[in-house]
Amino acid sequence: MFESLSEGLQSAFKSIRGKGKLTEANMRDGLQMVEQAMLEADVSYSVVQHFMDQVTERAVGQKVLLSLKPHEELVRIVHEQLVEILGPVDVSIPLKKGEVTIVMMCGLQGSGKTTTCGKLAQLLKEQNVRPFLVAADLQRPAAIEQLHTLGRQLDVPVYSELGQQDPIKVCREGVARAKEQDADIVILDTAGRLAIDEELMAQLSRIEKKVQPQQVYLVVDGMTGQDAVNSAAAFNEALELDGAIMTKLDGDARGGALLSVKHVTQVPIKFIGTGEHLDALEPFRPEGMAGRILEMGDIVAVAQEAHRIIDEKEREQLEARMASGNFTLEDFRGVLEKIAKPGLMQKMMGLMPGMGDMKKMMEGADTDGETRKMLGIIDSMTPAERRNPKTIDTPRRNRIARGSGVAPSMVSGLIKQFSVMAPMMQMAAGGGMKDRMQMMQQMQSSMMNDPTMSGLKTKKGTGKRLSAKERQKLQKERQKQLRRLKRKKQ
Ligand SMILES: Nc1nc2c(ncn2[C@@H]2O[C@H](COP(=O)(O)OP(=O)(O)O)[C@@H](O)[C@H]2O)c(=O)[nH]1
Ligand SMILES: [Mg+2]
Repeated sequence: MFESLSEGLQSAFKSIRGKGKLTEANMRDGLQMVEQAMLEADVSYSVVQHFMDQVTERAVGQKVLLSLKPHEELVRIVHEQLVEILGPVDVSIPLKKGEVTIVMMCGLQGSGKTTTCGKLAQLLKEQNVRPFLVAADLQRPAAIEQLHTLGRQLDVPVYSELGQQDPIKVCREGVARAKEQDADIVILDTAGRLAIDEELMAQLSRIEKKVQPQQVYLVVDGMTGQDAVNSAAAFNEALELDGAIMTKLDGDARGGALLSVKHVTQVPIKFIGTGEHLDALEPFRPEGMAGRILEMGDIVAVAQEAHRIIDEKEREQLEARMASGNFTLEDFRGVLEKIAKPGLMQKMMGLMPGMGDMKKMMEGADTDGETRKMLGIIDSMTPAERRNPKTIDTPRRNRIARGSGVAPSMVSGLIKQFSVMAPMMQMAAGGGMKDRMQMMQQMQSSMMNDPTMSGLKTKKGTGKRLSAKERQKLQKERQKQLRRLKRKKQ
């Protein structure tokens, strides 16, 4: 979701980061790139202008140019501004006590009205609110059947009149039936056309006048880009909108439409549709959305996070040790300790492109706990053992295992993992962006083979051992990295 917008913003921020301290001139550059990115993501021109004005005003007002970490400051401001534009949050559907509440859905054909009626009904049912659906889309006979199918699936009553030409009559009769059946909320599924036309607008406006819904929601297809702005404006003019629902944000939807619709209608975005299934409806959260826009797949942020957890001085020491081929378990422990911050591993996974699945897999896994266990094992070693793990024989291994309360096989697992991870950690600590990207790629591929880092856990019978060939390959890779690093130092 929102890939194009987030990628655009990322590249904008990347170039700002590279320049160190911001000057008034290069902030303008960065802002221009943000502007470009938003336009490319189909945010409408006027919305972008408005957004940029506000961001600039905010940035200058806060003396961003003098701040210590200018790029962070600017990211924060853009983030805040996004949240502000997308908010305020109101995801409630206000219900009239003791009376039936009428909700009218409107939007272009194919925007997802009927599907969303079903999703809303499901959501309401879960909250012990009794929904009732009315098939007021008389343009296509199939639309009525579609709603009936949903009703059967959800066990929610659906009212329709075959052969009826007047949607107002259907709506009125439907509301009457809903009252009879003690429903709490009636959802009117109205007709849409492929493009906005006066007749459709006039019809919807008549329904609104005669049936007097308490809530009118505009359903917008999140994939429609610039067009979404025009249709949202037209609906907003013809009807008194109370909220917007944006659908199809599960595909490669562009983020722009959401910003534009919000800007044009000024009504709260109530829900977002993230799939064809009936449970794919999420209450809208501007923070989450803005966060996604700015962070998604931000490998640079990941690399920087990795870079930041090791400070400058330690980095020099690490590099020196590494250059002499002397990265020990003691050093490893130091790096681990920093990574053991709760959730950091997951966060880093989540930020990497294409790692979404991995993140899901890891959610169940207690990576933080595993890391703490590893720290415990290293703590149970003597300084000499940490410097030279090769000296750890079976009696020593058993002693360490007892000391740290793990199985002896986990001690060997850690030592093996150390030999694999050490070069990666070294890359994280030193080198430029290219090295860090490589480190991430390596980490990624090593985790692909071992997603939960089970190599670190107690070996079960089937535990995967590196073949001689794999070991050789790793060793070669490690030597290559060391050579590269040494070369760079010269
Ligand atoms: N991927 C995805 N598809 C959706 C979503 N909402 C609706 N659709 C699909 O969009 C198409 C049109 O939906 P429909 O509810 O019939 O639109 P309507 O003409 O406005 O009533 C259908 O194929 C739906 O399955 C969504 O959030 N995600
Ligand atoms: Mg429909």
